[in-house]
Amino acid sequence: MDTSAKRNKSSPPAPDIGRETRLELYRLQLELRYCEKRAYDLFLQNLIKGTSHLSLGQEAIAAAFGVAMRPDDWTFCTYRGHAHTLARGASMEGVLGELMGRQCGLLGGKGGSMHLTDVKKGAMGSYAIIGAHLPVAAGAAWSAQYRGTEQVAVCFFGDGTANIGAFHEALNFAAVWKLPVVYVCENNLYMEYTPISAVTAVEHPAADRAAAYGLPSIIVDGNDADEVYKVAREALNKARAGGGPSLIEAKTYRHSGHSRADPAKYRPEGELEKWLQRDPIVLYRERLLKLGFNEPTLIDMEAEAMRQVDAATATAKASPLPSVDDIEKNVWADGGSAWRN
Ligand SMILES: Cc1ncc(C[n+]2csc(CCOP(=O)(O)OP(=O)(O)O)c2C)c(N)n1
Ligand SMILES: [Mg+2]
Repeated sequence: MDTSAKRNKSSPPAPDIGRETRLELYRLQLELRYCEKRAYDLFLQNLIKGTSHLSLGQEAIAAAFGVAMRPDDWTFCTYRGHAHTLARGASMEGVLGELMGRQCGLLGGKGGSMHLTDVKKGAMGSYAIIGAHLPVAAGAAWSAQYRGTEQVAVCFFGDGTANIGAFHEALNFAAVWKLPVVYVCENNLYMEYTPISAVTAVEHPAADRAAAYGLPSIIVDGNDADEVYKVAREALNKARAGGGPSLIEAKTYRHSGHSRADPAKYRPEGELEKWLQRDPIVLYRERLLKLGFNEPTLIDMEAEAMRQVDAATATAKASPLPSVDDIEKNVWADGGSAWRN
């Protein structure tokens, strides 16, 4: 965390991170990385149609929240949502199958990369309209508050989204009604092909606006899973205890282009290389070794994650495309379209 001085001093101290939790954070980051790399390979093999947005390099944020959240909490994310969906426990074959448009996909192969959803796991959808899900997450949080369930809605969005009206509307209502919602801005420095600094009046697109909603400014190193985990725990505890929303800005970087067709030529020379030095998974492995974790344990974990991705890929490839009969299933509320006539 690079601006601890700016953070809310009154929030409870984060608990120490235990060894089991650290292994869980490493395991989940590996799974997210390997699965996302596989998605890219499948795209190159022309097995994934349509566009897709990878979050290679941003895994620490999804993994840390995935580990910190309660199973009945809710995640709302963007089109860059493969990792966030997996981090809630959605199956790899469900995700890869959906990307490939197969029956075994989370949505039966009809949604694709930008609509990943797994309601049973609390993954409440991937939203392609910038900012659209921020008010929706506030609504979910309001339902939890109304029903007294102590569930928390966590809403992930990009830096560019902080310049959209819905961001301000959602933050205002969340603050006024003290809703149990955690807004997480993944500041990867770019909105599509435009550097965020070129179009934003403040240095930190989310954190510098927190004061406008009476919220503390929270900035965290989004490439450090431990730091994100600590901030996540604090914000989730605060929301569950009735303390209202949090707005967190996690600084990170996407290793690939905005979407699958983008070679990211607009990035200054050397920028990617600089961020690759801060690859969250490499950094985390080094930390675990320094803390005395045994290397063969990590190697086994890496092999197991790869084995799971291979198995999920085989299952998804073997799964058929949706049948013609499936086309109108789950499209109309009553199961049919007769009401329209
Ligand atoms: C309302 C709306 N306007 C424009 C777009 C086109 N668009 C898709 S992604 C994107 C950039 C978003 O950048 P950011 O919020 O930083 O998220 P990132 O892609 O970096 O994760 C834009 C402008 C859109 N999807 N929705
Ligand atoms: Mg961005």
